[in-house]
Amino acid sequence: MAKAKIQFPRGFLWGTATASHQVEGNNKNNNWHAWEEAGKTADKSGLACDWWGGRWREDLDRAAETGQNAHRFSVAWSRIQPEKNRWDEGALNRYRDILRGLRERNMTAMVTLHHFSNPLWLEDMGAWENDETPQLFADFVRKTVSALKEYTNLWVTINEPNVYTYSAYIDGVFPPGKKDLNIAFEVMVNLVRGHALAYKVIHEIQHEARVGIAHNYYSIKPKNAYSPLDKWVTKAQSNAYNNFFPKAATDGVAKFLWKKVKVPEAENTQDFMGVNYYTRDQVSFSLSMAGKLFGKRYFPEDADLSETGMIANEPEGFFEAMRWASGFGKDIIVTENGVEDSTDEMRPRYLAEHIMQLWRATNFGWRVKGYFHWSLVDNFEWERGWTQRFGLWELDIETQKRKKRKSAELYEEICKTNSLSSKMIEEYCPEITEKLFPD
Ligand code: IFM
Repeated sequence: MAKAKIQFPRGFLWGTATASHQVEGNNKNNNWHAWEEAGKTADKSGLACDWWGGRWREDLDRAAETGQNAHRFSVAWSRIQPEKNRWDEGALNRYRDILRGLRERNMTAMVTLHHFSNPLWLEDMGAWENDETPQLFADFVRKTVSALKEYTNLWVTINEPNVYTYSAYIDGVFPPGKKDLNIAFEVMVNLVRGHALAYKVIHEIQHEARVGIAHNYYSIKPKNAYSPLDKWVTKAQSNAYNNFFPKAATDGVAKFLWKKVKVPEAENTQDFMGVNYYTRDQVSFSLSMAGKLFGKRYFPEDADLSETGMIANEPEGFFEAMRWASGFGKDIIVTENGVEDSTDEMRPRYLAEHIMQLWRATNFGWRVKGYFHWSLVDNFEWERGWTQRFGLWELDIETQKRKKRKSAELYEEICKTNSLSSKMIEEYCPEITEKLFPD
């Protein structure tokens, strides 16, 4: 086998991503705690990774020692504003500590301001269904960014607004568990408004800020490439799912299926495109799937599927995601990518194959500036609880002990050398040597 090495541009950001409710633990003041208590999740978050108890220190040590130069985490609105008329300075101080901790470890911080969870008081007033919420979000952003601006200028306003809306208002698996396309549209428009207001507030406070949205990109292909209906439903679904938010934040028009609203304040409100990519699937037209926008989903035949069958290892879809993102003419940051795999049998090859596509993308001249792997340590996976393990480190939730997985070692080599080599592939995932570095 030929010895080879692919090299990334100097200054490339290598990190992992986490989110407050998934790692902090013990937050009883948000909608997810209530959802867990109502028995709507596979199990409960409990202490999670105990970051609120201080274990962020040891985890960030792990990240820094293994060559990561950046970390993306989120702040919990419910902790910073526990009641509509009360701010918690103590909570802001804790987030300042984390940011200081990142700086001490020479790591760039990216802060997400909304990652799926809402304060209970906000949920009680209808959360993003309520037209007051965009302004309330902007107030929260003003308070938070003013308090944290000394330590970062890289902000994600909202994580995966499409996943949030689909899961909470179409599939009904996130709180409040509704299944209503009209409400979903109202929520989507309010998320766009909230993002636009937040974008302006952040730039008012910090001129040098870089602000974006973490978009979940789902690669979708027609099941039957010759079927006009399959092709039509693929295009309609991809437009509704992938394009709604980035287009609204580009041209100020929120267009979802047959609905369209102008949100002029959202025009040109992204400094970079955040891309979260996990998988690709195929879709066929089905009248019986009206509630799912007439599409029936399949993974490609012979797909390399993850442990619980949620993710197919389809690295070409990642390349497609970056090509799509480059079409918006902004810098690109991969804000999430990863796979659930408690045995770590699949993750090394998933990681290596996706890193190869990342490198291809940089060589196409697309402005890809960094990559955040999801995730650092196993964490609470929303409605699926602890059944899905995304961590480079394994977590024992009873003892809080962490164990380094083989893929953490592979990622360490990638981060430390800013490259991927045939030697690494031979060591960590020899089964794809020929595929990645053919003779
Ligand atoms: O854990 C989630 C994260 O909160 C948002 N993006 C997808 C991840 C894996 O499902």
